[in-house]
Amino acid sequence: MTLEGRFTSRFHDERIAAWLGMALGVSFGTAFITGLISHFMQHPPEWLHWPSRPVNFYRLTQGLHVIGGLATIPLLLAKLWTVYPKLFRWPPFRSLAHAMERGLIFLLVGGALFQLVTGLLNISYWYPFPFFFTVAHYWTAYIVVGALIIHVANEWAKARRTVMRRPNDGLDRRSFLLSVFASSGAVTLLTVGETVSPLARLALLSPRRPGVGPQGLPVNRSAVAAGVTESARDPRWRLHVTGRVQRELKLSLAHLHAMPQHTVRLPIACVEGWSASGTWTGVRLRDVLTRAGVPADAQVRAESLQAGGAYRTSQVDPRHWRDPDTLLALSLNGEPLALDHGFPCRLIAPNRPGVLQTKWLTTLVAE
Ligand SMILES: Nc1nc2c(c(=O)[nH]1)N[C@H]1C(S)=C(S)[C@@H](COP(=O)(O)O)O[C@H]1N2
Ligand SMILES: [Mo]
Repeated sequence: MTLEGRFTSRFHDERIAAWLGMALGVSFGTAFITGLISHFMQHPPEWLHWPSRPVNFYRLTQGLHVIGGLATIPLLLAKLWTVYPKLFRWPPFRSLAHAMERGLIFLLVGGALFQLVTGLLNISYWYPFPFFFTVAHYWTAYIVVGALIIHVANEWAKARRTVMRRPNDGLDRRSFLLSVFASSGAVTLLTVGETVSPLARLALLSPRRPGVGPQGLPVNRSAVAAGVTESARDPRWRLHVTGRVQRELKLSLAHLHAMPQHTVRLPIACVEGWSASGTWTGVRLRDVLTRAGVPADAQVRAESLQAGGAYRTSQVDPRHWRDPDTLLALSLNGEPLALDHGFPCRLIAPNRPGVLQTKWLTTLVAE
């Protein structure tokens, strides 16, 4: 018996593979675009100045990215299952063209699995791999999308024919596809609560949920993990404003409290997929920067007390620091900031990834 002869299920079927392929095209396309948005919001090239509105734009795109990625897992597994007899076809290739086609499939399947597994590990805060997650996930995305485009070009005509023709072989493809889409839907339902608060109680599969954490908000990196428990509580703490300024400022916490206070409702939208809104009160960043005489086109680097770590500083471009909703927050949900949320003072700005909402601020440098 040939190897293929052993794969007997009738669901190894081209029509099912074509439908699943189309669903995967949409979900991978969405993940790719939202992933690029996330990458270029975190690492904007010099010419790119993201707007600070709509306030929840990043929250939406990153929610789509992570939840869409999770919903893709059942689709990809089902697709691999329907086509896997082909993957084991022997001899492995018949001609150079066939060898290239199979090499492409290898890149596509390997790359797609790599993206889903590393993404899943990342949102579980588990880094068992030796490389830096964001870099590997970002570059592999281009490989997958490149291979996907060639694959779609190769298969388009055949898939179209298969989908257009109504087969009458009595195979119940509809139930098979419905159960795959239902598992995808179930994954979405059990995770979407990590960003849509009313569904938080259903978010059984998410590591973080809105509403769970000090002052009703999850914590990504705690003060202990960041090594700032003493420096953040030191009464000699000052916010230092320096760089391209007309006058340097060293503001105490009392000083900041004495300035006009504003309250905004803004989310923390973590790149790891969870997001939650808080009510923040504090001083407008632009009020402090104007007082120091910072030029209107300056980039501002916000630095924390944290000694090391990738997220100890962030860049605030003029569109964000001039926004009236961008605050040096001193309180959250009606209480002074908890140590874990960035006491004595943290940055909170509209339409900005969570990684850039720097906690435990100590210095603002105008550049
Ligand atoms: N100094 C500092 N600020 C930081 C971080 C950090 O590691 N160090 N983590 C960021 C990340 S990844 C997120 S999602 C938000 C989370 O804020 P929260 O813990 O108050 O919810 O803080 C950001 N600010
Ligand atoms: Mo984050």
